[in-house]
Amino acid sequence: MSPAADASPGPETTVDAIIVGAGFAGLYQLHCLRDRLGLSVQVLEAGDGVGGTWYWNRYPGARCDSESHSYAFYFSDELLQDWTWSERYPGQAEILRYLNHVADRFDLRRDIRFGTRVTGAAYDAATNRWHVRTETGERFAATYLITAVGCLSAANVPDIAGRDDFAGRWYHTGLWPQEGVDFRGRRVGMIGTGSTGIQAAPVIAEAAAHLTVFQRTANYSIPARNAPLTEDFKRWAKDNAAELRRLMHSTVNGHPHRIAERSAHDVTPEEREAIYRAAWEKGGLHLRAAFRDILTDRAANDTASDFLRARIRDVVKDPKTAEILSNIDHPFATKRPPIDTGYFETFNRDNVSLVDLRATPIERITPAGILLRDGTEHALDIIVFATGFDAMTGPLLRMDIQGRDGLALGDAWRAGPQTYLGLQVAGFPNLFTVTGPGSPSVLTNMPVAIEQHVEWITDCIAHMREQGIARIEPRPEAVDRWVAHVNEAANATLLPQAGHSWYLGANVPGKPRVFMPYAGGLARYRKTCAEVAARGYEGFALG
Ligand code: N01
Repeated sequence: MSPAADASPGPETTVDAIIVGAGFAGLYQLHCLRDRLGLSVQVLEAGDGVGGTWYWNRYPGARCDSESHSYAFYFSDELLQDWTWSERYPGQAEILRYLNHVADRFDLRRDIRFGTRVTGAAYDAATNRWHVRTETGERFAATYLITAVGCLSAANVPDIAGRDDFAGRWYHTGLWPQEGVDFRGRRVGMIGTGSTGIQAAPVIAEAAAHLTVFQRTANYSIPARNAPLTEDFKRWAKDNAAELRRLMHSTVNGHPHRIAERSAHDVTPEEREAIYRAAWEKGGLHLRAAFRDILTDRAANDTASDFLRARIRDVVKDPKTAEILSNIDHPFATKRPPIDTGYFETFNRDNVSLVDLRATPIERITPAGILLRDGTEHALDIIVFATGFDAMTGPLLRMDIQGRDGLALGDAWRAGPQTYLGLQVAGFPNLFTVTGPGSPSVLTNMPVAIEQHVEWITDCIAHMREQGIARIEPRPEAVDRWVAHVNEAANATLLPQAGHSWYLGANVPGKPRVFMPYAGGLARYRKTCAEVAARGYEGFALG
C-alpha cells in the first residue's frame, strides 16, 4: 500500500469509481457511471453543495458569458424540456438552481459527500487501486479516479507584501462568502480587470461609497446586452433542442453560432465597420465570430481591436481614463474576451476611479489600504481580488496525486502539463481528467466540452469492463505527439501573443509558460477522440 494511503487513519471505503468535484462535470459523470454502467461511485466535493464554479463564484455580477439556452446539459431531452431559463445570460444564482435541479432530478446527492476536500490520491499497482485521502481524514479506494475539478477553481490570490496587515476585509472573487459582502458606505479597491472584475465593478460601484479599480492590463470588453428571454425564444429553444445540439457539436467552440467564412480583408472598411457595429449591437461573443481570420491573422485582428478600442473612447468621458482603459497591449480575443453590463460606463460615475498599475505599480498593502510606488496611498475598507486562478493545472496539482511508483503529478508536469487528449497522463493508470490541460475546455462553451469528455470516459470504462481490461494509460509517445500537436494548434493562432494570459500560465509566478488548452477546435477534437476509441484506444496501453 502506498505511503499516502497509510497517512490517514480509519477504515477505507471501497467503490468502483471516485469522482472529485460536483459541478457540471462531476454530476454528469456520476449519472453516467452509476445509472448507465451500474458502477458504485463516490463523489467527493469540497463545497457544501453542488455547483462547482457556480457554488464558489458568488461575487456581485457573476453571470455566464455563454447564452443560457446553450449553457446547459443536452444529454436528456426531458431535462431540456423541464427547465426554462429566464435571461439571455444566466446569473450565478440561476445556474446554481439549475444544477441543484439536476442533482435532484437524477437523485445524485446520495452518492456525493459534501464538505470533503481531497488532499491526496495514490495509485497502488499491486491491487490496481487508487487510494484517496481527504482533509476530513476519510479514506476511499477505487479502480477509477476521475477528476472533475474544473479549470478555474484554484484561486490565485497574489502574494502582495503587507496583505495580511490590511485592517479592512479582503476577498477573492472565486471564494466569495456565502452570506455576501455589504459594500454600502465602504471604500472598495478592486484589483484585476479580467472577465470577473469587468462583471463585478459595475455592481460594486452601485453600492459602494467609492470604488477604485486597480488595472494592470487593459482589456477589451463587449456589451452582453442581457435581457429577459421572450416566451417565443423559450419555446423556440425547446422546440429546436436537437438542432441546437447538432450545431454546438459542429462548431469550433461549442457555441450555437458559426464563425463567418469571410475574411476581414474580403470587405471594404465601411462594410467591415457595419459588420462590427451589428455584432456590437447584438452583444456577447458574436463579434469574435464576425470574420474567420480574427484569431489567425494579425492585420484582420487589428481591425476588430481598433473597433473595440474606439468604442471605449466613445463611452468613457474623461479622456485620460479612456486612454488608460483603451491602451490594450494584446490582440482582441487572445485573452479570454470578457462581456459586460455597463463596465466602461462605470468609469463615468463620480464614485469610481481608475489606477494604472503599469504607470504606478503597487508597492505594498498597508493597514489602511494600497500604497503605490509613487507614494500615493489609497485608503480602503475592502479589497476585492479579481485576480483569477491558477488555471487548468492548479486544481490538479493542489491535490497531491501520485501515480505508479510514487511518481508525483507535480514532477511529471515540472516543465508543463503533459497529457494525451487532455484525458489521461502517462504513469497514472485509470486516472481520467475531465477538461484537463490539452483539451479544448476553456476555449469552448464548457458544458458541451464536459459532456463529450464524460461520455468518452464512460464509454472507455464500459469497454474495459466488457473486455476484461484492468488498466488504461497513455503511451509516452502518444503523449509526446499530443503535446506537440497542442503547441502546433496554438501556434497556428494569435493566442500565444498575449504573453500575460492565464492560458499560458503567465499569471502565476514560477508556473511553466506552456499554452495549456487545445486550440484546434472542439469539432475536430471530438472527431479525434472518437477515432482514437474506434481504433481500439489507439495510443493507450490497455492491460
Ligand atoms: O481572471 P483573469 P478572471 N497585481 O486571470 C489581474 C472565466 N470567467 O477571474 O492581465 C495586479 O482573467 C490580471 O492582470 P494581468 C473566464 O474564462 C468566466 O477575471 O495579469 N493585477 C487580470 O486583470 C476568465 O477568463 C465567466 O496583468 C493582477 C486579472 O487580475 C477566467 O474565468 C465569468 C495581479 C485577472 O484576470 C478568469 O477570469 C468570469 C497582481 N498581482 C470569469 N494578479 C463566465 O462568464 C492578477 N492581476 C463563464
